[in-house]
Amino acid sequence: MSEPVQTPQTFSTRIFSGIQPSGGMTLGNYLGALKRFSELQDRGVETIYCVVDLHAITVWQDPSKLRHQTREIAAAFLASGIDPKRSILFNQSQVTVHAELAWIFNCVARIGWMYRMTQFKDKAGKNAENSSLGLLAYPSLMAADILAYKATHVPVGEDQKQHLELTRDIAIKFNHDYGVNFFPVTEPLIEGAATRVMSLRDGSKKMSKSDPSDQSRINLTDDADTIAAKIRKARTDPEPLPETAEGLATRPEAKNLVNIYAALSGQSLESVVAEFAGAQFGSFKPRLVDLAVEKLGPITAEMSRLMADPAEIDRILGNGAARAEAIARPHMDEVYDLVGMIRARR
Ligand code: AQP
Repeated sequence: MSEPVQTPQTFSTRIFSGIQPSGGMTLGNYLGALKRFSELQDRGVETIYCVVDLHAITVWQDPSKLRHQTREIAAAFLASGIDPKRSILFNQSQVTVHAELAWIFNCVARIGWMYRMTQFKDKAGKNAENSSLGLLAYPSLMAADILAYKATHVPVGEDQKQHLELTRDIAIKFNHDYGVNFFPVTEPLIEGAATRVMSLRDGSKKMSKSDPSDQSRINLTDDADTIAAKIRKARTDPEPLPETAEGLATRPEAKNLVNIYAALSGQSLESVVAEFAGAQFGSFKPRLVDLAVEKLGPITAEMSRLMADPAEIDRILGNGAARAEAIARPHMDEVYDLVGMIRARR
C-alpha cells in the first residue's frame, strides 16, 4: 500500500437523503424525513433527494407496483414542498454511479459490519440465509448514495442512524486504505420531535410502509375517514395522559400518539403533555385526528393531482438524474483512478 498522502480538502455543505419505493409513504416517513427535507431545502442548503429503487429490490418488489410506488414517492416529495428547481430529485437507478461505487465499497467494507446491522436482523428474521445478498449489502449501497455526492450531512430518522455510522466507517476506511482525504465523514442530522414514529398497533415497532398490517400505519394516501378510524383504533392504555413527559416513559403507545401530535403541531413533547395533562384518550384522539387531517389533507390532495400525470413525474426525475450524474460522475472517475483501474479513452 502506498504512503498515506493527506491532501487538505474542505467539503462544502451538501445534504443527501433517500426513501425506498417499497410501499406507499407513511406518516413516519413524512415526519421523520419528508417534512425535514423541505425545511432544509428552504434554508438554502444544497439538497439532493433520491427515490432509492435499487434499495427497494433488496426484498421482492412486483415490477409494475415498483414503478407506481417510485412515482408515488416522487409525488410525495413534491407535495411536501420539494421544488425540483431548488433541490435535485431523481430515482437512484438512473444514475449508475450508485451501483458502481457500491461495488467498490463492497470490497472496502467487512462482512461482519453488515451482519451487525439491526435492520438486516429485523428484515432477514430467522431465515437470514435465505435473504438476498443485496439485503446484507444494503448499507454499502447507502454509503455509495451519500458519498457519490460527497454529501456532508444526511437527515434521517433515528432508525437509520446505525447505517449512517457504517457510511462513516466506509469513508474512513477508504480514505485510509488509499491514503487520501477523498470522502467526507458524513454527519447525521437527527433533530426535532417524532424522529421515530411507532406502529399504531405496537409501540415497540417503528411505523413502516412494509408492515403487513395497514392498521399499523397512516399512509399519505389515506383519506380523512381512514385516518380517523386508524387513530380511533390505535392501541393505548387505560390511564389518562400524565402530568409530565417523564410519565410517558413506560407507556410506548401513549408516548407515540403524543409525539405524533407534537411533531404535527410543531410543539415540544413537554408542551403537548402540559396541554393535555389528565385528559383521557377519548378526548385526546379526536384532537389528534383533526390535526392529522388538517396537516396531511393538502399533501394527499396534491399527491393525487401529481399522480394524474405520470409523464410529468418521469420528466422531473429524468432532469434530476442528469443533474445528479453531473456531480457524481467526476467523483466516480477519481475513485476508479485512486483504486487503480485503467480508464482508456474510447
Ligand atoms: N417510523 C419512522 N419514524 C421516523 N422516520 C422514519 N423513516 C422511516 N420510518 C420512520 C425515515 O424515512 C426515511 C426513508 O426510509 P426508507 O424508506 O428508506 O426506509 P425505512 O427507514 O426502512 O422506511 P420504512 O417505511 O420502514 O420502509 P420499509 O418498510 O420498506 O423498510 C428515512 O430517513 C427513515 O429514517
